[in-house]
Amino acid sequence: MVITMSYIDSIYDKVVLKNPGEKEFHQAVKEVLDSLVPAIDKHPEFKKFKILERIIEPERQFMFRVPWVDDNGEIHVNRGFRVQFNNAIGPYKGGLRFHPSVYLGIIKFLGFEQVFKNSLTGLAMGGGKGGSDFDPKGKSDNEVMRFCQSFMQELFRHIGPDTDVPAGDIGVGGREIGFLFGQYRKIRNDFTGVLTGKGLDWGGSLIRPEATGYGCTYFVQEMLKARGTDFKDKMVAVSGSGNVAQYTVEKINQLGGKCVTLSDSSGSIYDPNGISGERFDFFMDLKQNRRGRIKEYAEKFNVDYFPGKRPWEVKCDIAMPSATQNEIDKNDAQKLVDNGCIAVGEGANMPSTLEAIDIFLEAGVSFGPAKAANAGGVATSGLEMSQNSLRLAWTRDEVDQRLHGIMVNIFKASRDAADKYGAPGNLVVGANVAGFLKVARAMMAQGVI
Ligand code: NDP
Ligand code: 2IT
Repeated sequence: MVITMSYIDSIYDKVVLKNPGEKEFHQAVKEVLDSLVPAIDKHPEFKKFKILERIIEPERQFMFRVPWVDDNGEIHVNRGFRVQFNNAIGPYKGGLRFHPSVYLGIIKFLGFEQVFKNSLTGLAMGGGKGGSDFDPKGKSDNEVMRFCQSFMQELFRHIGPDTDVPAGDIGVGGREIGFLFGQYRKIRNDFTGVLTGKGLDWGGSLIRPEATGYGCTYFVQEMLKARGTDFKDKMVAVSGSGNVAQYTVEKINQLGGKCVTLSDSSGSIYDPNGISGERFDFFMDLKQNRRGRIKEYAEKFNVDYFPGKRPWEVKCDIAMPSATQNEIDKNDAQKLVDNGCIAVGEGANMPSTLEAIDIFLEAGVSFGPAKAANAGGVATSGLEMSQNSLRLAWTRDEVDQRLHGIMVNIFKASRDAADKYGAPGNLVVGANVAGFLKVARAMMAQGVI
C-alpha cells in the first residue's frame, strides 16, 4: 500500500508538471488516482504495463480557430477544442461545452472523467470532450448558428459515428446540436448519428433531454433506498437551472420530493413552497423558451433571491448540484452537513471540491460522485447511437426503463467495487475503481498502443 501510494503520488506529480496551470485537470486526476490505490495494489500487472501512465495522457487533442461574423458584420475569433481521451472500449464519446471559461484544462478534466463514466454505463463508449470559449449568452439565433457552422467546419474532420460522437454540455443544447448536425451533414453528405441529443424528427432519442436529471435522481433514489428511505417529503436543494437542473426537479416532483432552490450564474432563489405545478411550468418556460434569468422566478412568485450566491445555506435533506465544477467548497459542504443533509447526488461534473467530498464522506452523507450519478445523460446518448444504428426509434417508456436499469446497475457496481476494494460505502472509490478496471483490462488486452 505504501509503495503503491508513492508510485501514485509520483504519477500525479508528473501530471502537474506536464500540464502546467490546468488545475481542474489536476483535480480530476487526483481524485481518480487516490481512489485507485487498492486496485493497483491488487493488480500489479497494471503497473507493469504502465496503464496509469497511459490513461492520464489523452490519445489526441485538437485546438482550432473558430472565426465568425456577428449580426453587425463584425468578425470574432474563438478557440475550439476536442480532446479524444481514450477509445479502448468504444468510439470517443462526450459533450461539447460553450462557455467563456473554457480552456484546455477544463476540456481535459471533462474528457478524463468521461472515460470512467462511460465505462460505468456498461455501453461501448470511449471518452472525449470538446467545446469553445464562445459565450452563447446574449447572442442571436443567427449568431449562434454561424458560430456552430464555423466550429463544425473544422471539427467534422475529426469525428464520425464510429470515431467520435459529440453531444451537449453547458451552453450546448438542442438548438446548437441542430446547427452542428446540419453543417456536418452538408459537408460530409452523410446522414449518420454523428452527434447525440438530436431532434426527435431527425434521429434523436426520446428521454435524451431528460436523461441526466432523471438519471441522477434515480441514482439518489438508490442511495436513499440503501439508507431505508426515499424522496417522499424530502427537501432538495438543486443548483443550476439548465438542462440537468430542469429534469432533476421534474423527476424529484414525480417521486414526491420538494425542490426548494435553483440558481444561475447571477444568483439563487429559495422557494419553500416547492418548485412544482404552475411554478415549475413558469421555470421551464423561463429557461427553455425565453432564455431568461432565475431572478425573474423570484420576482414572479415573490420569494427570496440571493444575488451572486449559491444555494447551499438553506436547510435541506438532499443536495443535487447541477450547475458547474467546484460549486460546493468545504464551507458549503460543512453547512450542508450541519443543516442535516443526508445525501448528495452530483448532476454537474466535479461540482464538489476534494475537501468538500472528504467532509461529506466523513459525516456519513450518502455521496453519489458525478461520474456515477450523472452518467444517465451519456448512457442515453449511447441508446440514441444504438437506435441510429438500428434505424429504429424506441418508445419513451422503453428508453426510460433502460436508463433506470443502467443507473441501478451503476449504483450496484460502484457499491460492490467499494466493498471489494476495502472502502465500503465510499462510492467515489467504488465508481473510480469499477470504471477504471474495464478500461484498464481493455488496454492490457490490446497491447502497447
Ligand atoms: P446548461 O447550459 O443547460 O445549464 C448550466 C446551468 O449552470 C445554468 O443555469 C448556468 O447559469 C449555470 N452555470 C454554468 N456555469 C456556471 C458558473 N460558472 N457559475 C454559476 N453557474 C453556472 O448546462 P447543463 O445543465 O447541460 O450542464 C450542467 C452541468 O451538468 C455541467 O457541469 C455539465 O458538465 C453537467 N452534465 C451535463 C450533461 C448533459 O447531458 N447536459 C450530462 C452530464 C453532466 P447561466 O445560465 O447563468 O450561465
Ligand atoms: O458530461 C456528460 O456526460 C455530458 N455532457 C453528456 C455527454 C454525451 O455524450 O451525451
